[in-house]
Amino acid sequence: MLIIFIGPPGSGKGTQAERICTRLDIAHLSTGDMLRAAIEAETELGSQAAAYMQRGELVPDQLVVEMVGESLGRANSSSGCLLDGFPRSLPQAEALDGLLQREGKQLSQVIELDVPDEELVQRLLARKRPDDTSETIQNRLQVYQQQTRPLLDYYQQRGLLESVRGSGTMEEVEERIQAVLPTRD
Ligand code: B4P
Repeated sequence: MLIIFIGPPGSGKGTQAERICTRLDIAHLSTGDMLRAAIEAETELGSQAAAYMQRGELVPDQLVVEMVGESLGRANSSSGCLLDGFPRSLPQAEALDGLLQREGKQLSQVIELDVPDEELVQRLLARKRPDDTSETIQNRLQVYQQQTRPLLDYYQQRGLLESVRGSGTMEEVEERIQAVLPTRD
């Protein structure tokens, strides 16, 4: 099983991914977490990614695709994998298609978490992460509209997209996701 979560910043991708991965016993691959770990560990990738994240921009596709390519083979060899926050641009989605084709794997489903902007801003300001300042949040919302939202059409055309309302309690959102998940092969 290979699932993608797409949604604007603060839509609950990370929050729900943890719950769903525990429930389904599949691997959780979060590019945001991986990039933050690289910054923390002061690696070359971390030093390249930090400034982009601080500004609320996407980290360059080439860096992210390389990072995911290395992890996906390992994670995907178990019972399945949930990609949380990847792909985030059309070039990333095309690169993922190439990676999967090479491994003879297919996407099971793409789940969009849909939350109104006002609520996103409130959630992110409450979280107080270094990239959660008012200015950065506005930039991240804009980047989502321009670079990530087009992916919804990309996957809709392939019949893979399910949209889930991401407002309400974490339990309510989890139940909505549960209701649209594919049954295991
Ligand atoms: P991410 O780490 O993916 O973070 P996010 O989009 O801000 O958050 P997410 O949607 O996971 O929200 P969460 O569950 O935490 O990305 C951070 C940055 O990394 C990006 O801006 C970019 O620079 C870089 N990056 C990552 N992937 C990349 C890629 N593929 N390409 C290029 N760059 C990339 O929830 C947010 C808050 O809401 C939490 O405090 C949570 O407790 C709360 N919350 C969640 N659900 C709630 C609910 N139902 N009700 C109330 N609050 C809720």
